[in-house]
Amino acid sequence: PSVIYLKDYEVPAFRVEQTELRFELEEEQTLVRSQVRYVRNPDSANRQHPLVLDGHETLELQRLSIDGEVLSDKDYRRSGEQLLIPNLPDHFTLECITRIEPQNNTALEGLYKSDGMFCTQCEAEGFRRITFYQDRPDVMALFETTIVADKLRYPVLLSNGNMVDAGEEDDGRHWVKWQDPFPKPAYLFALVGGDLQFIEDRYTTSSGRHVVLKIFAEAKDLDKLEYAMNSLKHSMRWDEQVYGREYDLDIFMIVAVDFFNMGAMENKGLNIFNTSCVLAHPETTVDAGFQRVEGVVAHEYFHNWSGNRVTCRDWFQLSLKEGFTVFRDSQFSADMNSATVKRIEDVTLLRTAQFAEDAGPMAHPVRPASFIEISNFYTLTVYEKGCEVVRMLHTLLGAQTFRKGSDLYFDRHDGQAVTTDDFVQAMADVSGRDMSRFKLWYSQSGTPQVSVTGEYDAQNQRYTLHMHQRCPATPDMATKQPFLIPVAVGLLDPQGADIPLQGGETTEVLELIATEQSFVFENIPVEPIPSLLRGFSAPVKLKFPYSREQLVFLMQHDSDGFNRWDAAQQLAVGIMSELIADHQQGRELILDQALVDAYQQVLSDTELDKAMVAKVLTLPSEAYLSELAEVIDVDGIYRVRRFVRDSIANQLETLFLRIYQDNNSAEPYSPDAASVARRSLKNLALAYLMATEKQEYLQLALQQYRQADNMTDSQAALTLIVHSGFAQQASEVLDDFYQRWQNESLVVNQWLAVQASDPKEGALARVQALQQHPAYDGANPNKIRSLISIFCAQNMLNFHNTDGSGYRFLADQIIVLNKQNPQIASRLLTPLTRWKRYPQERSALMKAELERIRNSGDLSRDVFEVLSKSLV
Ligand code: BAL
Ligand code: ZN
Repeated sequence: PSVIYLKDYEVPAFRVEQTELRFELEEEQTLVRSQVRYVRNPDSANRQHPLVLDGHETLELQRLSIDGEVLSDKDYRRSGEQLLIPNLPDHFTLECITRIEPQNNTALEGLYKSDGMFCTQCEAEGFRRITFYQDRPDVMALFETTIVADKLRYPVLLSNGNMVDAGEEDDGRHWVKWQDPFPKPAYLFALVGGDLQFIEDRYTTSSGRHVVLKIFAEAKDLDKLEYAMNSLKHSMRWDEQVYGREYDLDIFMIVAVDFFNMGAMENKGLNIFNTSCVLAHPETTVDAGFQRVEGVVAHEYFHNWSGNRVTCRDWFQLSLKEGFTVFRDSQFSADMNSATVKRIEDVTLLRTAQFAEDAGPMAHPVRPASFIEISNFYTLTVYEKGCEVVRMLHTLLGAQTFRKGSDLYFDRHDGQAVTTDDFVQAMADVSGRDMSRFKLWYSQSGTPQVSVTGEYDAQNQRYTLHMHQRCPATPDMATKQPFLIPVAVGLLDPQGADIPLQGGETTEVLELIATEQSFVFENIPVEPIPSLLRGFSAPVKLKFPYSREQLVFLMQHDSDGFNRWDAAQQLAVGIMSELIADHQQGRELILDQALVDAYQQVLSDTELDKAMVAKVLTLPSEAYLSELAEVIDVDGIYRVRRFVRDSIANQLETLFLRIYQDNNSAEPYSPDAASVARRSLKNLALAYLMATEKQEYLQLALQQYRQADNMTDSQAALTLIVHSGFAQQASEVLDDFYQRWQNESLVVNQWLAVQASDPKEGALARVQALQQHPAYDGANPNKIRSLISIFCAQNMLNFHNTDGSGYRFLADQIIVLNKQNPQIASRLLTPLTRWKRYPQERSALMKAELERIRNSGDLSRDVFEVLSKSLV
């Protein structure tokens, strides 16, 4: 497979004025007729250039004609994934008929079937599995789509834009015609055909446009759509209020499908969603699931402007739409719920998983410079770090100027396919700032490290922060220039109050631009304790030599909620890292009382937001501790985390019981922020109580499991019981849960995940047995993620069994999936790609499995790319 470079970008030789599509959907085949009006692109350097169309090997070409003249196979050349037609006039219409087999499309890219329903996924390069086309985002066209299908089997036929015509044929088929008035690239094309039901609502935009809102699902899921509909309406209003962006069609549709590689897709006017990101009901969905639905509905809706109206010039610019849209959805979720809790969750993901990506073989900049398979770059770096980069612009410019910048960006580039440089330029133009150093965030990979020390000069009442930045080499880039790092800082006096800084503000955003730089604060009457990187103002690893007492002090007093939580994390990480070293040296483990005392104080503080208390008292995860470790000691991390958890549980048992009882409300379920917070604290208390392994708490968990009126409480209890040492009860509740929920696919996924993450010995055998269970379907990405990904990513002890069985198992899955669904296969590879981070014995076993996959032959581009980068 060849490498594609950003530096080689060329404008397309032809532009498209109009794309007309006609689909005849049948059981054994689908016929696609496309009629495309091309014009030679005056911007293209080479006027002799042939028309280069992309087409997947699965396309069976039946007819190709130009302005009605049928082409013979001498008139064009099909080579690999391309079809080249030379000697073309400047204007012409190309008609193309292809035959495809959606029913056999297991890759779930292009047109495929999910549970008997036709649906599409065209981003990034799925359209080339439908017809021959310039399948690149800078070719934008007006689409008109006619779908013909059997009326009984497929009563609902949907595509982008507005429905303009419909009719019936004599043979039991019907047809519907859709017209999309906005030009779009092929990756935003969508089609759905199936036996679907829907709920309907209406929305009036701020300028008075009436929009019909419809959400489609299978009949059995109709009762799980209301929350998504409300989230959609909230998103539409929010985007008008915060970004001045209105919806632009007469109808907005969402369709839920069960077989889907991604979370959801922003196709113009017709979003297609993984059921896991749209269905929500108190009885079947946990709180985090409700929040995911709200966030993903918003994300896809926001793409209508950040992605659809203004799209990407090429796939290297993916973060142009994704980083910005993740930023927009994170602002939205922060406004709808607790902003601090949302920030903690986002940063936890970034620091655990994106930092690990930066430290692994696939490290790449937010705007990658090259790729073999673009599907491999739908990454945490492009999405989450890309969001952080936009957030930094927001921090540096302030909300008002940032809004001016986004207005200018949308106005300037409406209907265009542009670059991340264009986005930053709009911000530069409204602020008058030179953004050239800032742009290094887009082009340099790796996580910068910032070391900070403080120096107090009592005589002159002056406090100085000395900062030093470096960014470690990554496989794609050896040396880096210094970044522009916004470091939001506050200074606390010994009573814990913020010391007023310049202009009376209590937080100042310092701009670190050099490798070494010092920042002086005048008129500081006492030696302060600095609160650094408030709100996590930049995606960096920051170190300051805090004592444990200072961290406890910040936990109690920092006015920045995020940093209060982060101080608790730093305290726990410091203590646990020492204990891991003790464990390695065979020393007795003794928990520093400072952590227990600090937790006790947080638990006793009735003023604190309950969700915050739950976050503060959640120990750093095994994955986060792994990311921080030089060499990952799987057993040490697991044992120490258990030891710390159990010690806290035993010492604070009475307090946890009281918290549990105080928060075990009998009120009916509601997914509002306060109720979510209460449940999160209650279930955290139950988790600590269960860690004591006392019968009485098992009874409490069983009672909660039996009495819960909602999935959050029921699943929390289920997980604790299944993961406990009470084998008999674990097996009973698992059976009970399955009996009760076997017809709810998403709940069954949770049932699989609970077992896959059970750390007790023998997990692999249980996972393998579950693969044979009727509830499992090895072709459904949601099932694969629930069972296999969860086992490999969240069951560290069992996956990393020193006999190598976990690694062997994963490699076997990848070898099968490589042919069946390359995108999923490649994602599944991630845990093995980190082999260099483990001690010799494990890393050799992991590497051997990667080599075995490489030697299994016939690798997809997706798997090939990840393997070849991992085995360097
Ligand atoms: N564009 C792919 C799915 C998403 O990020 O919305
Ligand atoms: Zn997106």
